[in-house]
Amino acid sequence: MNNPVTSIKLVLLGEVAVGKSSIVLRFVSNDFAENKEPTIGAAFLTQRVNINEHTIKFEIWDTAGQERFASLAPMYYRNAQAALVVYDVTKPQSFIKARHWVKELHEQASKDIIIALVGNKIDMLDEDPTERKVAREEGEKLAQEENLLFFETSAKTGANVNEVFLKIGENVPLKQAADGSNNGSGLNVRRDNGWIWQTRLIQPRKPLTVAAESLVVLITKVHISFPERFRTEYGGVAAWAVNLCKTVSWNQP
Ligand SMILES: Nc1nc2c(ncn2[C@@H]2O[C@H](COP(=O)(O)OP(=O)(O)O)[C@@H](O)[C@H]2O)c(=O)[nH]1
Ligand SMILES: [Mg+2]
Repeated sequence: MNNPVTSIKLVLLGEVAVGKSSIVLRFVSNDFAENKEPTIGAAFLTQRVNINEHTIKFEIWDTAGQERFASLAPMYYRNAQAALVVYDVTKPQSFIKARHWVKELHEQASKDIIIALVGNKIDMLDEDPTERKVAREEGEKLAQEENLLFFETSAKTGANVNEVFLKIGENVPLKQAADGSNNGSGLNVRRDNGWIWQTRLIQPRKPLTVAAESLVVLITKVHISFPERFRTEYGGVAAWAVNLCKTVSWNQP
């Protein structure tokens, strides 16, 4: 059986030498190069992963961090559905730069864009914990304030790298599935900054509507902060709601 395929255009942004290209290399080839040649302009790579019987094809634009290329960035993030904003946990300046990228994305990119904030090079802390110059809490705080996914990674050891992409894959709506197997019906859970999750209709049965509507009422009326990927199963349908969702809509099948 062929899985439905969803393409996700993803862009990497961040100061030069934080490890953007290395994160991509780890994700795409499970490899690492100690002295990587800097990226000139931008590089394009693709990688497929399977998530819940769905194939996600990541179309990755890896940009160069040098200032002289920064003016080209809008070309890459303009139609992106996802962005990784990367900093180096040993370089405070790179965290400041990451803040700027987040701000720019919120102002200029698609409002549905899913942004992951990524603090890279955590392997350097294993050798010497005093190397850490950006506290994990600082990253978490920014992520919380700006509605970002947050990870600390090492492209060198591979720690958490796949997780970043899997999480993005899980969070991008599946509505643009290429083969039409997802027709846009289902439960949409939305945050202020855009679509976070859309359930896939597994079996259109009556109880589905009931379950979904109760969930909608619960979320919109009560404004509960749900545990991440809070999950209910009812009538053969799985619905996921995401932490602190604000608006929920229901597309009738
Ligand atoms: N220790 C360590 N070094 C890394 C890591 N990621 C990248 N590097 C190194 O940092 C330098 C810059 O990496 P690169 O991927 O070119 O950064 P980019 O300019 O953001 O694309 C290279 O020498 C990499 O080998 C990491 O997770 N840990
Ligand atoms: Mg690079």
